[in-house]
Amino acid sequence: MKPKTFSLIKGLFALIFFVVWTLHESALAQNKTIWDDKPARQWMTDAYPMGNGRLGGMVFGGLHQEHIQFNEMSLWTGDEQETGAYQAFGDIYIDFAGLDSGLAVPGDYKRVLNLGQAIQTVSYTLSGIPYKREYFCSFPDKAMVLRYTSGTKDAYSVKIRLKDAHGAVVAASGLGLQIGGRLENGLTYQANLGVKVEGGTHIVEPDGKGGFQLNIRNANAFTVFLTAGTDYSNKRGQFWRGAAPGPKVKAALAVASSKKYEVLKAAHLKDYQSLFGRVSLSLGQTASAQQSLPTYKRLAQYKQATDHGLEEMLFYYGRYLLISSSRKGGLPANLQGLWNNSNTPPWRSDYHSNINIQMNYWLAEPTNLSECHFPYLDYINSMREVKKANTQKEYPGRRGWTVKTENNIFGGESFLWNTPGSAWYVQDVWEHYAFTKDLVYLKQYGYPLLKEISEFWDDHLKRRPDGVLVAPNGWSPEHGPTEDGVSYDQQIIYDLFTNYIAAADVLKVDKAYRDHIADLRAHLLGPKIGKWGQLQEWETDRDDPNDRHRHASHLFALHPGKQISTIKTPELAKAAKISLEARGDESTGWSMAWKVNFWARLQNGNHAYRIIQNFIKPVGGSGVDYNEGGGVYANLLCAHPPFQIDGNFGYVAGVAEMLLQSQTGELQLIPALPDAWADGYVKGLRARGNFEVTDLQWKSGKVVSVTVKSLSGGPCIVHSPNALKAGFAVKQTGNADDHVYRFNTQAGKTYKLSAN
Ligand code: FUC
Repeated sequence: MKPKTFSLIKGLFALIFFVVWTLHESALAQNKTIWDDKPARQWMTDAYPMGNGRLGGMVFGGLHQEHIQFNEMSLWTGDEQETGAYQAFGDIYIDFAGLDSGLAVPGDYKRVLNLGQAIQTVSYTLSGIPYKREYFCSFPDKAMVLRYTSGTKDAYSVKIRLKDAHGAVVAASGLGLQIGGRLENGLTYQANLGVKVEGGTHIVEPDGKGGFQLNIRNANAFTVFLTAGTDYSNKRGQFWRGAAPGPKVKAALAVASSKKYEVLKAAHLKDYQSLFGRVSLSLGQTASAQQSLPTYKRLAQYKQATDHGLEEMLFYYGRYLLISSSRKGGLPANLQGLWNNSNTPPWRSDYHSNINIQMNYWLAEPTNLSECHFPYLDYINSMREVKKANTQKEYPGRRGWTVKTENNIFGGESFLWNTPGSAWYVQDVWEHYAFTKDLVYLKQYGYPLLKEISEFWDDHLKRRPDGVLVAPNGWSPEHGPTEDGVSYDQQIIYDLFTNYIAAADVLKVDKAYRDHIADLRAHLLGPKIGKWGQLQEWETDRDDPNDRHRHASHLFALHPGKQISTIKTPELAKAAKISLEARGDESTGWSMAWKVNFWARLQNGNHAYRIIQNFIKPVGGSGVDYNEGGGVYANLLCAHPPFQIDGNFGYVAGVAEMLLQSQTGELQLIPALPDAWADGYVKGLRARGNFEVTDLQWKSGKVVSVTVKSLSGGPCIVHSPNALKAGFAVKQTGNADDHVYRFNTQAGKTYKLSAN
């Protein structure tokens, strides 16, 4: 071949590669970009959320007026007695002079939430001049940052107003604004807003309502900073109060506004991407026609047009939402994560202990966000003393503690006792160890918790004459009679005891008590199969095959428990499947998310996918539906309805379960892959045993290769009945036997198995 021809061919290949690569990259970017071609009309369905784990906002992106409703995680009414509710904090309004409210939305208007960066932008052109807004909430700088630029000088003359959700008058604070006050429970709060103006002037002036507003004139660009806080502390010994908010909120504002915008942005990106960037996935091709549409249109067309990109987007979104609402040092994500615009929100926007707070954290460890798990783990720890006191009043003489269904941040609780609630809480305590192998955590925090909740059940279980142990007076959330031996209770206690035993074994402590708990576990009333083959919800075989209740609490043992599995207890797994089929495929948002997880554990990928298709259903309005109205809004927040974030999180956990499971002690690769996801990959999921599956690739429904990084060393078992070739080559030690590959690992080393 002549050198010239050769280099031509080489060039052609390079070009083809470049085009394919660019298309691939832009398809991936599309799947991390939620966007709209118009401003948000409604808070619940259209506005896009942002947050740094404490401070969060919902962005409307209006043309003549920007509106950002904001929250701070600890602004709660209530106390140890009264449950109270999570509160709205306030609103920022920015009025753009010269733009009247009747203005048509320009054709190039775009309101974008970039999940890869946790940055929102609003951009549009007016009279040939481009305008751009860029927003984020910075965890390292503890501030909301809003940046306004344009393609011309003197572009902005605006009025900035703050509104306090509890009616406080807006004060002037230096060249900025301030709101603050005291709630009826004595909790004090404060927010400060400042600006940096380029090329114009700004003054603080009376707002005509006895307060103040900011007036910016002829600025080329400007940046707004918002900081907020309360005097909440998670320490009961300090009566749940810490430092006054004023000094820390003002200090954070001073620090943030002294920094260059690019510096703030770089720090934000570095922080956020260190978490978000750990996982990526590809579930298959999406028609390019879908990719170019605004998200709400993709959602509307999802039923008709294959859109795996939207399925990926919802996966990325859930991780974005957890990073934005749950950061170390803060409170856990509540029923609405961090975002709430009402002082009387649905279900108080609280911590529900009978599924909801737990579901919020199912994704944390498997999708490599272990740090974001801490707010929940710390919350559990912070509740110990107050819950012990509350539990004593109801169940005198019992060691340990438990909870009611509805919980606040001060230990206050309401509705019925949910006696296995605390045992369900500490499942996360164990799982954190199971995934990370953090012995220090287990010893200092995990073990004492697992032990004291085990002690509660040691004291509370009822022994029948035949020696069988039942939880007394239980209730299967949220229906049926109150009676002994309810499956929900029995299964959660089984899980608790299993985790306690494992923890005692790992730490080699309390041998006698460990054996005692093992004996109790052996006597627990176990799962039963009823007359229509179902897994019984109650000890009495009374399950109604037409019962479509959203809770499927008697399937806890299948997920998130591990008592039932297709491998170890196939008969019980079959009964669980019959129960699940009877419950139906449509329900509230969170209920469908749970069902994705159930079907994944049953290793039925196609059924899990059918639920996913029901879950990705557009829901409008702000109604409430307890039965079959679930889906997602245009902003992809999950609709119970109303908005409830557990479904967003539960969906991510479900997709992860479909691709990788480890609850049986083995890494099960694509255990529930639907036909629709025949080709794809996932990178960065975590498995129990402190393994990171850095790369898992499959083709035509079969595993092509898997790369596992061992972070703590020790034996690794990979179970892959769906491997492309029977003979996976195990590069290190080990032998291949019936698609189970066992090999020893060293901490820090990576192991690759591939189809020859
Ligand atoms: C439970 C559920 C409801 C709702 C509420 C927050 O009571 O039964 O569906 O999710 O929690």
